[in-house]
Amino acid sequence: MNERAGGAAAVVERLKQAKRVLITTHSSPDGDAIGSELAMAELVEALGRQALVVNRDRQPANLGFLPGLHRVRVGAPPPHELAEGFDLGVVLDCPDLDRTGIDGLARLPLVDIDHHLGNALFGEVNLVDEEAPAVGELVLEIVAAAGVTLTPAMATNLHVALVTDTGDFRYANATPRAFRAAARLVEAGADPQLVAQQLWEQVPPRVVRLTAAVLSTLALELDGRVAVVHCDRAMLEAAGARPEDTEDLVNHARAVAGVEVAVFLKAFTGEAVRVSLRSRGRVDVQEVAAGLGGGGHREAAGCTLAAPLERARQAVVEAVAGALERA
Ligand SMILES: [Mn+2]
Repeated sequence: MNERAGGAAAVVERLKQAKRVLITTHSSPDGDAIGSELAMAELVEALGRQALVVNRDRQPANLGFLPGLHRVRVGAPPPHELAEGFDLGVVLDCPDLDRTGIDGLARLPLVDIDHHLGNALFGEVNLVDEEAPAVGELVLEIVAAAGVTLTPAMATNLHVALVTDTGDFRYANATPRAFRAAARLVEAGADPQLVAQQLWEQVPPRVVRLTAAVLSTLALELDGRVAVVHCDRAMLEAAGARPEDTEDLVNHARAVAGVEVAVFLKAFTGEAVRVSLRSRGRVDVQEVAAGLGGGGHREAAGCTLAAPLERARQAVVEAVAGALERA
C-alpha cells in the first residue's frame, strides 16, 4: 500500500499539532531505525516541539558514533507514562506495534513511517512506502516538506540509515532514489568515508571472536543452496559478547558461493529461537518468514519460533526448501 501522496506534508502538519513527541522503532534496532529516529528528533525540535527517543533495546556496537545517540532512552517505559508524558508517538521502520516491544503505545495518537511490506497502518497518519530504500529516505522527504535545513548531524544519521538498509548501496533497494538521497545528504555534511570507517572498521575484539565461533557452526543444506549458522547463550558468553553483536553475522553465511538463502538461528533464552533469513534475491524470504509467523523484506526477513534449536532448524530448513522449489 502506497500512501505517499501528500504523506510527508501530512506528517509535518501532525507534528506541528503536538507538544511532546515520543519517537520509537522496532526492537533490536538497526541503523535505519536509529538514524531515522535521531534525525526525526532533531526535526521535531526544529519545529519547536519536545522530543524523546525511547527504544526497547540498545543499539548494535557499531552505531555508537551516531550524533545525538546519548539522547536515546533504552528500556520500555511503563504504559501510564506514555499517556501522561506525550501527546503524539512517531513509530519508525516498524510494521506493527507489537514489534516495538513497548506496551501501551496505542494509547497515543500515532504517526506511522515505514517501508516494510504489510505494514498494519496503525497510525492516525501513515507514511508507508514499500519502495523507499530506507525509512531514513522518507525522513529526508519530511525534513524537506517542513522547510527545515538539514544539519550535518541529521545528514549523518540519515546517511547511516541509507547505508545500513541498502548494504552499502549493494542491495536491490540501491535505486536511483537511494543515490539521489545520498547526494543530498553528502551535500549537507554527511561524510561517507568517516561513516564507513565507523560502521565497518571499528569491530570490537569480542565481535571478531563471536564471528569466528558462529561461522564455525556453518552447515550447508539442500545441495549447498542454504547456509545455516547458529549462536547460543554459551557461545555469547565465551566470546564476552552481547545479543546485539550478532546483528550482521548472517551476511557472512549468505556470501558463501552457491548459497541462495542464509539462515541464522539465535537461541539466547532457552525458550525461543530468533531466526534471521537472508536471500541472494531469487527466493522471497519474507514469504518464508511470514509462513512462520514473522515478516520483513524479500531479501531480509525474520521470525521467532518457540522451539528448541534443533526443531527450529528443521522447521526453517523445510520452509526454505519449499520456497526454493517455488522460486
Ligand atoms: Mn528499514
